[in-house]
Amino acid sequence: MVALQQLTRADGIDAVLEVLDADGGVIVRDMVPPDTLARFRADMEAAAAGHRVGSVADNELVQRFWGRRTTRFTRLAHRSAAFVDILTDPFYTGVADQVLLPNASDYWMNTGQMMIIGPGEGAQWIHRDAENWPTLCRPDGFEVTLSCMFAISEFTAEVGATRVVPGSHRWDDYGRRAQPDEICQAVMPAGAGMIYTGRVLHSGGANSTDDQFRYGLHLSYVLGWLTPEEAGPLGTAWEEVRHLPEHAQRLLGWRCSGSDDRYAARLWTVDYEDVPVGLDLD
Ligand SMILES: O=C(O)CCC(=O)C(=O)O
Ligand SMILES: [Fe+2]
Repeated sequence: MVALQQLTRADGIDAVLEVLDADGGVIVRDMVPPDTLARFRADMEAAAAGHRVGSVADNELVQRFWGRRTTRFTRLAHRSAAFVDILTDPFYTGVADQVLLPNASDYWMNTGQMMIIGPGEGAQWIHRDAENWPTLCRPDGFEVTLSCMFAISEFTAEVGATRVVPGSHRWDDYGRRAQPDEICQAVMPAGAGMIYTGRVLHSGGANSTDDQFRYGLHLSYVLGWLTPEEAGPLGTAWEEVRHLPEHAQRLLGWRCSGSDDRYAARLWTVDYEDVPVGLDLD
């Protein structure tokens, strides 16, 4: 039986990187402190109440990928102050620094997305998140995105814990389909997170319960020179981020990308200045 390894924060960032390199995904059992988890969960339950289930996109594939009994929404910095603590967690960004900074002078948020799988939902199709940037998603490619699926409620097999194919980031044929005995599930307690590379095969699990909702938070980062899934600054106003550290503002797309010692190039500017400067907001 394949399974994901489980660590705690006390094991350290290097231990996470080692398992990530070998398996493509790793569970960290204490990713979110209990008080942050409680605040974030309350905010998400409030946001989910009244939010539509499934997608209104005029595209059958989008509707299937989304899940017809799954509620998804983003704009999480707008919806929850606790989200910003998760977004800037030095443990998670410490892992992201090691995985992504070899390939860019910085990275930003790809998306912070609630994925609430409702009763009766089927399993999502197995995919790699790096398929968002298809020409870069290949066996001889490099890391473009790093994700974590946080269990905001307990992830059991029945409620739809994320399915993962450990080691599939290292396959030399990305066209190969996973066999049933190569797939495991990220069963984990609330507050845990499954950190995974954009190159590992995974999907949402089926929710076979009658009445339980799986509250998952997907938070991912992407290289600063790639278009993120979520249009961050369009979903969270300057008034909501102006008091945050610059790092958080950049992750949310409210700052231009940093130049580094090698280049003067900056991306995502206004009047070729940093975003708040160009907009006279600073
Ligand atoms: O819901 C999950 O567990 C994973 C969903 C997912 O992988 C995705 O939508 O990209
Ligand atoms: Fe995914």
